[in-house]
Amino acid sequence: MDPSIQEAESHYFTNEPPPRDLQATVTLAREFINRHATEGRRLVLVTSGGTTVPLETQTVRYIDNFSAGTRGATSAEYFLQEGYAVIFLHRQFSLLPYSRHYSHNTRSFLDYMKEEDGRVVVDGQHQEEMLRVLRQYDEVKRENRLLILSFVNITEYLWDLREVAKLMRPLGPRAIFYLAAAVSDFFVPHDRMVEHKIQSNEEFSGASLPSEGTSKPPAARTEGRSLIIDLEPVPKFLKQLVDGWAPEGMIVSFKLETDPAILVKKALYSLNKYSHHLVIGNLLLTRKWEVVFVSALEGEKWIRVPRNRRAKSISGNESLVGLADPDGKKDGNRTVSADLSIPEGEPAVEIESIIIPEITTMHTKIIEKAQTKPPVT
Ligand code: 9Z3
Repeated sequence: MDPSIQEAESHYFTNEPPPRDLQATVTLAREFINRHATEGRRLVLVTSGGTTVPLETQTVRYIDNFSAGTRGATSAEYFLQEGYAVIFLHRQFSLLPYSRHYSHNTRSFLDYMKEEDGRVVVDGQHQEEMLRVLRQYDEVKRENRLLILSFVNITEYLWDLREVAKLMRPLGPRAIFYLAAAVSDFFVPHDRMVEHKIQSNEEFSGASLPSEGTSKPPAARTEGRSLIIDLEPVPKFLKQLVDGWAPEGMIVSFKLETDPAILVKKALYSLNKYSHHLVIGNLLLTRKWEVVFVSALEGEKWIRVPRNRRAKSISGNESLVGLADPDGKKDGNRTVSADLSIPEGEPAVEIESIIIPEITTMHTKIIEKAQTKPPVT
């Protein structure tokens, strides 16, 4: 591996303290991975949700992003449906597989219940749907195929990712890394972070010093009544993941953009830079309706679900009605550019129900290819 990348890694992990619960995370992950490795099962690490960037060591304020963890939680369910074991590394309190159907919306979970003969039961309207979700959930629980881990900030995320990836190495090509978390590109290094709450009142603002009294200037300070924040770039970890932490696993990264004109270019750039298996490009406003797969194996391939139809059921096995083809340039589920209109509501079909089977097919090919090669020593 490039020594400058290794240096950046070593510098980052030397300077940024590990999460308090790292040991517990490692213990849980090790037991889970070993069990499924012994059983010869395929295993996917799904990352999900946003990463915060704390401004103070005793964090009152932080920078965050929009991600609710829908992509990750939904994808995890479809991987489980395909028989995979799933480590779900998610932002605390973001959406979870299965319970996502009943949380984070304007309805309280109590609205799904009613009282009957002094007992609480699910009301008639939701019986069928909840039974289907419950059966899937029970099966996964019985087979112990879902491990839920959580992070809050960017540093916790990177520490957890590194440690879990290393534990997954013995799985070789049977492992997938599905990196759907919205990872911050910028952060406040520990040695430039102020210990205490940043003060807005000038009379008290002198108290804002970096935690360990280093000579480095604090990354956040007040000037007059304004708050000035000077963030540093988060080192790019995909290279280490691909070359060092998980050299044999299938790696799927996501590229999020808002400008359709650069999405494919950025996805290709990432694929060329990191030489991993697949980049899935998506635009903020259309991410539930279309994504673009960019891979060395299959080039550029758009996946779309029909627009302007409300989902009938959030959890059922609805079949795909048809794929959108706004420009008449369709070839199966391939089209050649982003659809620029902005869809409304929720799609009729969860796009992850198409994404995941596509990935598992690619994964099978990767495993088969690896079996014909001598093992990496
Ligand atoms: C994505 O692009 C995800 O699909 C979304 C999902 C975050 C858009 P929601 O949680 O949204 O369903 O609301 N994730 C990856 C974005 C990212 O941070 N990529 C980095 C990069 O492109 C790291 S691989 O550099």
